[in-house]
Amino acid sequence: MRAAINKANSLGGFFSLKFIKSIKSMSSSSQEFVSRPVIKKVFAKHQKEGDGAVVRRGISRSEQKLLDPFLMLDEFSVSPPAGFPDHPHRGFETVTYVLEGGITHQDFKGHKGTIYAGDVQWMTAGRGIIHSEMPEEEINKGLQLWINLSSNEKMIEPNYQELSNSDIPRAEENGVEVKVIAGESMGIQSPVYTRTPTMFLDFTLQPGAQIHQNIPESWNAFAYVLESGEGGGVFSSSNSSPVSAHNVIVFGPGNDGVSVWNKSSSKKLRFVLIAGEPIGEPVVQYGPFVMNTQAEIDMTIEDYHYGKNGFEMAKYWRSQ
Ligand code: FJE
Ligand code: FE
Repeated sequence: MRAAINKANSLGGFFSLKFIKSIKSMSSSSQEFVSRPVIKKVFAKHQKEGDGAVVRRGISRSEQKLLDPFLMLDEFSVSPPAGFPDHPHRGFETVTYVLEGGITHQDFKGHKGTIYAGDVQWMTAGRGIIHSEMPEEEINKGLQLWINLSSNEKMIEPNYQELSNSDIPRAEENGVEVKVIAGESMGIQSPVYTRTPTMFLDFTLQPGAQIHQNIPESWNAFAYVLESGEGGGVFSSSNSSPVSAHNVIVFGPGNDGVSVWNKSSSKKLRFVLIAGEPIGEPVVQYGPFVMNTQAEIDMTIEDYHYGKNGFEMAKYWRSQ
């Protein structure tokens, strides 16, 4: 694009001034990058979940086709005694990112731990996990993302990848800070292994800052706004309407990345940018079980009920 403008300028009077200006404004507004368009915006509404907990659900069934491999995104804010007591999962991964306070996790295999602000737990439920996720402090906030597994990985052994805040690589440049939870950005790479190829970036933009983030072609992508000042979060096109906190922005497909501007004059803009390679298989979900067919869901309910095929400990285990 730069080269094209220089060429146009050198042609002098051949182009009308107006035409050159229009090329220039196109290019300077997006800094020579083309962004994927915004195709949907979803305000994450409050919903009851677990035991007395309230979550804002940004991604649910209605977005699953557009956002394959992502199944759910909840922004949670829980205070004791509310929480997410003993419940099962099968067929996907859960990524819990704590923003404030702490969440204590206990599972039926003896895995136990607390993650605090800035920490991430990347849990592969695979063939089966039963666990509790309970708040540790007075105020406990964060995000939980559910990522589907392909049919040949749905029944793998459960696995955890836990990263403390200090293990998560970050970069800072020109008023932009990024924490790379999964994938790669600004030349740095996360140590997380993603079975379903996934990018999970936490961006903070100072007033006036902007970014362009590349996203692999064919991957689906969305952003979720955590914090924004008045008029702050502008996505895809520099003249589009600003998006406020608690909104999911779904980007269209293509081989372009996404451009974001913080147009607030005083407040920072914080959002997560999440993208993943679509799996392209049928999704049949029954609460916390996600399989490919109804027959597999029926089998899962039976396995859970009778304690089979990965749910052996279901009969004996209770969280403390
Ligand atoms: C769930 C029962 C549950 N959103 N966000 C049934 F308890 C849950 C569940 C959660 C959850 C947990 C955390 Cl820490 C954060 C959440 C739902 O654990 F998803 C279903 N279906
Ligand atoms: Fe859970």
